[in-house]
This record gives sequence, structure tokens and C-alpha cells, in this order.
Amino acid sequence: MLNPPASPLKFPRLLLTGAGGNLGQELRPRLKAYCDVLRLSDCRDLGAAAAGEEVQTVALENTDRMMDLLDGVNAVVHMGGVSTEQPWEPILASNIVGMVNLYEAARLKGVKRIVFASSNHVTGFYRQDEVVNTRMPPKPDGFYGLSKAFGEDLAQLYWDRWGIETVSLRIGSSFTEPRDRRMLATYLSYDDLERLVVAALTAPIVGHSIIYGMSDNQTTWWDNTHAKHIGYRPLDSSDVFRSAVEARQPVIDTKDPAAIYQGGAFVKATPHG
Ligand code: 15L
Repeated sequence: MLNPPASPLKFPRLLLTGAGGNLGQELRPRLKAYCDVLRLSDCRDLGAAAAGEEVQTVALENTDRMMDLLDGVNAVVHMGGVSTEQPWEPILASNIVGMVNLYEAARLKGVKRIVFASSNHVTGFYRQDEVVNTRMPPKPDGFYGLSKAFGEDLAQLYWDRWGIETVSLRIGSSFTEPRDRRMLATYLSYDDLERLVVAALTAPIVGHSIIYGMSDNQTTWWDNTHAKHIGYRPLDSSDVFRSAVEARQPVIDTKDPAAIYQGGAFVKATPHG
């Protein structure tokens, strides 16, 4: 169910990149309540624009097209880019070159707020018996997590030098429900994802802030103490799925790196084929 607008703030034109991805598709109908025009982009075909939408097919690594994409935009929700562990080349194109293109375009087109879909895999090599806050050093669990750490540093640079604000969302596992024991800690419901994105778009002052994207789960490895100013309040929890998940996966191999580290299977995924 879509939430009623959490904020009276309405953007004249909001850009959602990666609109064809899993989370982009979830956000597409939800973000319309917060803007007059929702501009959508992806490298794949998004189909026809509905009322109140504009659609552009743009690869993040295409510098010129990215410049056009940000023209006339008031704020960006950047969900685009590679979102799993992959070989370096596609990660370099979308998550490194593409991020620089996005922020350069924002600078030149006067866009002042970006909500960046970072990832919990920035800190995936912390152990599951540690609680990590947003000021602790990154420990990426692969090239993908490393590229998201780069994105966060880039956002910090564009805040310090050019005053472009960013909220970096270290998104956990945003699916319809948690799929395994790990996701009892990392789960982020779609409704809470919407609450998080809207809070990040509308908080009055954010500079560059980092926040973990999780629901109000009983088990948690992440501490958002330093992001209270964002005003994100999750209303869902993985707890309602707990008994079903534990019944499906009663035994955990505690010697398996996927069960030791927060990044789960990402710590074993190899980009080298
Ligand atoms: C991510 O960053 C991925 O984009 C997503 O597919 C999930 O696997 C998630 O992390 C996770 O950690 O569960």
C-alpha cells in the first residue's frame, strides 16, 4: 500500500534513476505523491511515460546524456548503477564513472539534493557480532561495496566543495520479505524504503549524511544514532517473518563466512569468474 505524503514538500521535478530496477519499480508509483513531475531514467527501456512522468533511456556512463538528464531537476533519487557483485568493468562504468557524471551534472545544473542508494556492503566485512555505526571506517566486502564507498566519498567531496547535499542510504535487504536468517537483521520493507527516501529528500539540513536502510528489526547490526536528524522512523519489522524464516533455515553453519560477516554471501561472491 502506498503511504500518504509524509511531508507537505512537493518538488516541481524529481529525478529517479534506475527506475527499471527492483527498488526503482517500487519507488516509481510512490514518489509521484512528492512531485509535480517525476522524471525517470534507466539504461533499459522503461516503457511509455504515464501522466506526470517523463522517461529517458540513459546510461550513467554517458556524460552528455547525463547532463541533459539533470536539466531542470530539483532533486535526485539515485537508485541507478550495478547493485550486486560483478566484474570490475560494469562497476567502473556505472558506479564510478556514472557517479562522477551524476555529481558533475548536478553541480553544473544547480541540483542541490541527492539521495544516493549506497549499500550495507560498504561495511560488509564487519562481523555479525558487531554493531556498526555510520562513522566507523568502511570495510567493503567486494568491488561492489568498494564502489559504493567511493560514491559516499564522492558525495562528501561535492558537499564540502560545492554545497550539494546528499543522504547516502546504506540499504539493507529491501524485498517483500526476508529470505533467510541474515535478512532478519538487514530487512527493509518497501513501505519503510519509501519513508526513508522521503525523509532523506525532505529533512531540512543534511550536508552529507549516511544512514543504514533497515526496518525496526529486533536483531540489528547497525546503529543510526548519528543520523537522527534525518527523521526516519521505520514502522515495519522483520519480526513478523521470524518464525517462518527460522523454520525454513533451522541450522546455521557458523564456520561459513556468509554467516560470520554482515555482507552474507557477498563476502564469498567473486568478481573474477
Ligand atoms: C545489496 O546491496 C543488493 O543490491 C541487494 O540485491 C541485496 O542483496 C542486499 O544488498 C543485501 O545485502 O541483502
